[in-house]
Amino acid sequence: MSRHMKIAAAQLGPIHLADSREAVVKRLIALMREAQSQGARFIVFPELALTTFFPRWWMKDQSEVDRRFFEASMPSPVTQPLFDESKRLGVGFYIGYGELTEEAGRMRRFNTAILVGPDGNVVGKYRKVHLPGHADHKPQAAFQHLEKKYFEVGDIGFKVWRFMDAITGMLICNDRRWPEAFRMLALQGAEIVALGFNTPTENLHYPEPPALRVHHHLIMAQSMAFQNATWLVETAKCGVEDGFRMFGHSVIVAPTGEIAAKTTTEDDEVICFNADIDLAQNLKQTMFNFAAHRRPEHYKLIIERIGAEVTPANG
Ligand code: ING
Repeated sequence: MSRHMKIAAAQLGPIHLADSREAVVKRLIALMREAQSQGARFIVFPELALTTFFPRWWMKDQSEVDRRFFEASMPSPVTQPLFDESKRLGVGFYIGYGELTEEAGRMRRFNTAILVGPDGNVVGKYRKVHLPGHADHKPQAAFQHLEKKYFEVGDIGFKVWRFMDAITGMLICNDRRWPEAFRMLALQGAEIVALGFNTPTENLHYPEPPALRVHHHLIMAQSMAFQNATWLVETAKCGVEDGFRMFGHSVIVAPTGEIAAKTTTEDDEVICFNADIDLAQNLKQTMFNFAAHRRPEHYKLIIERIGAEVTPANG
């Protein structure tokens, strides 16, 4: 009898600068109830799910940034009702947020996600490793993408947890563009990967057809799930936030690489799928049997070299 788990992507529509955390928590609770009413036991919320995608704004007052966009604890008084609801409903969830913490006497800020069990307790934490964008102010640009300014590179690395009867790992947004991140989780036995994202529809650097960005998002999700034989839930915060559009297309992808469910709006929306966690067993034992087929002795460059360098074998 194979293990099944009904998993949900709980997509958020826009959160505007003027929206309060209290209002957002009410939306998150409504999405959690909707997902649970459809039978979901594990719910994946987006990246930075409590606030607008603030890295689009250049802000110089760090104390204001900390107050408006970071959480000094999770749960915090304003988010406690969401944790209480998860316990009341007996559902687990992934949620992304701006983490403010004091470690070794200094303030540190991360783009963070946590796994919360059906008892409302935090099981695991991940701090985003691949921070896109820039740290400098680009006043000529239509918008900023200041993740390198507001967050430190995650220092926890890529881990998995035994979570609700499935080996579960976490990633955040830009991580999905780097195959090494997924492989790190798959090498630890990941069966489900949860990933929240906030992806602007417009390209900051050059004109790019919006449909092409969605195409990239969809092929990456399908290839990463397949090449690592894992279930993958990717959940968007999307829609037009204060005039700046981000795309939706939240997806639940099977280890076969097939899209099992996809959202069709850029608003608050729940999609669910009754995942057969053991569906990947054949793949993990044959085509993607890492132990039988991988040859790390030939992969050294992947660890040793950061940027590409032209080093042809014939000089
Ligand atoms: N957002 C985007 C993402 O990786 C981005 C940033 C978009 C980078 C497109 C490069 C190209 O989906 C976040 N938050 O990482």
